[in-house]
Amino acid sequence: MTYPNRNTLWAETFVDELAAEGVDAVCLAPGSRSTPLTVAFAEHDDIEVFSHLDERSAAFFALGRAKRTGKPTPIVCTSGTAAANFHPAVIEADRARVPMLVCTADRPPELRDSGANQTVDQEKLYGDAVRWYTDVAEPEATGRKLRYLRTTVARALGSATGTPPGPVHLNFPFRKPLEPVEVEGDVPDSFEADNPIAAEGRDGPFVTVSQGVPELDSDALSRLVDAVRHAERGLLVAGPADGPTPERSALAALADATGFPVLADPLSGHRFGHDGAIVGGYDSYLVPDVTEAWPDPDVVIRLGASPTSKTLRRYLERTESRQFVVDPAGGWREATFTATDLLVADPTRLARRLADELEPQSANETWTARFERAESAHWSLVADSAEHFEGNLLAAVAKLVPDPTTLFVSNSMPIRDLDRFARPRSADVTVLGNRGASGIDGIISSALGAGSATDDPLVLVTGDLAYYHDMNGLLALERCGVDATIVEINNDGGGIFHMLPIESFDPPFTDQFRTPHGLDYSATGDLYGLDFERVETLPAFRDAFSNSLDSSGTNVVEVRTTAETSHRIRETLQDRLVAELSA
Ligand SMILES: Cc1ncc(C[n+]2csc(CCOP(=O)(O)OP(=O)(O)O)c2C)c(N)n1
Ligand SMILES: [Mg+2]
Repeated sequence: MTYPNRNTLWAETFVDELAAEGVDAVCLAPGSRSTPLTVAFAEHDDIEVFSHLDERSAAFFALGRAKRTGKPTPIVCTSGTAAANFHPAVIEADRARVPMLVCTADRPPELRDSGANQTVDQEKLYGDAVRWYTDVAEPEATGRKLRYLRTTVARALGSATGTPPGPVHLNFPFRKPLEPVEVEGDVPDSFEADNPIAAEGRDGPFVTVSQGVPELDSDALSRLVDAVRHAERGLLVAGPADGPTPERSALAALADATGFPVLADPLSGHRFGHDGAIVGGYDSYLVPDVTEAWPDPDVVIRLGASPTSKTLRRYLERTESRQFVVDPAGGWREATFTATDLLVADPTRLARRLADELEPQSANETWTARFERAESAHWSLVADSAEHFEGNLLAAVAKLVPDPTTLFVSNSMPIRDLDRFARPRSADVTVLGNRGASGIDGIISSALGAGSATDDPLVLVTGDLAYYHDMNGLLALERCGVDATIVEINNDGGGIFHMLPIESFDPPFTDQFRTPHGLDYSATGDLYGLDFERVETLPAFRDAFSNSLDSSGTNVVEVRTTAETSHRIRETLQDRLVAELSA
């Protein structure tokens, strides 16, 4: 093979090495300085290109894809503010521990800070949000430089998928010409023959990175086994994890071995997909009026990030118990500071080892019966409620989605309503959300990115402000070939703010917090080529939602709701439940 110039050689080698290490897709956004990378990606046979017009959406699309696959999809942009538009998704990838490979193009060193056009300081642009940053060397046709480049790919992917996974930023300086034009003598014709391994790479990765798994030593494991063995009442709490952590079979084995109830966050990967009993209604009933009559658990094992449910977090804060937080990266994701032990260990390995060490314990029936009774009362109330309110929409979505489904749920009320109203099912529903930094930006793109990586039907439930925030992202439906059912809950503004004390300070509540906009989103139907339907009642929603699941293409089902009424119904249902349980 011959290369017209060093930039072409450099970019093709980079992309070739990514493909050799298993990268099979990329998100590109247009621009000039990144031309060598863009051309190399676009021309590679084994890499699927998702082309985006706007960098913010591109980055969120890659984020959503990685949430679904566990593998990074590189993102490429030109220099300047383009790179800054990746930042929100980089932050979410950092906080939610999602692998991401950010490739920004830049001027060579002498043109930085010299008044050159579209040139900003891109070095360490994302600060501590990345696992690794490097200013890549300038392209050059030497064997050692290309071995360095291939090694850099291995290091970058290794860091992005390490413990914890997260974003990696490679900043690429390129000098003109950026296009694949012939530059006499830039890459000698004999280059490949003289440097076969550097030019062609190895059979497979240039450097194989093997990730170790953190494990407890036997003393620490014995202390844990001891605590669990002597516990009369225990709980397993599975927090948000973007995929079942630990694996479902490992958590099921641990639940069997301990007899502890499993409280599963909707984002834990455990609310759905289990045959055994899963506790899912805790957000409604683990309140002081109910639990003051309950004895405290003596042991709690917490997996994943901090639970979405404030009720559950407060309950764990109130209880006098030994609380083990399992975090393979040794991070701290427990902001009530009531945990007593941090276990730096891989959750799946730990769950299996612990289950193996324990002789099967019969469950403490008085303890589990409390949860069974509360669950049954909660789910009966939810099933009997025929009211048109936001909680019932999420209850219906969770019940009606086919097996399997990938379900992306927006902040703010949709994820909370899913937490409270989605009854556990054995169906394989993969629930994803952006709860690392809980932004309402990039929701549509993240969902479509997840959808691009699976054959599952894709369902997105979003609020109206989150829909507005990432309307650009809808373009990926057509450009990236993704179909979805989008449920847009339109309560004309940020319904969540009704839950806060600011509700009673109006002004400025309505204009500055709830921010009603009165926008008619049906115009997005024509603009983005999707079917847009508006419904106003619960039965009409169920019909429209089911029809959309049965049809191809993308449907937006907009459901009109009143945030205030929805809050009052949530409260009424909870009051009835608490009255029943504390009677
Ligand atoms: C990027 C970003 N800006 C602002 C916020 C603060 N915020 C949290 S929820 C919310 C309102 C969301 O409204 P909507 O999507 O309609 O959902 P609803 O509250 O009505 O359920 C806002 C502005 C945020 N989380 N992220
Ligand atoms: Mg809203």
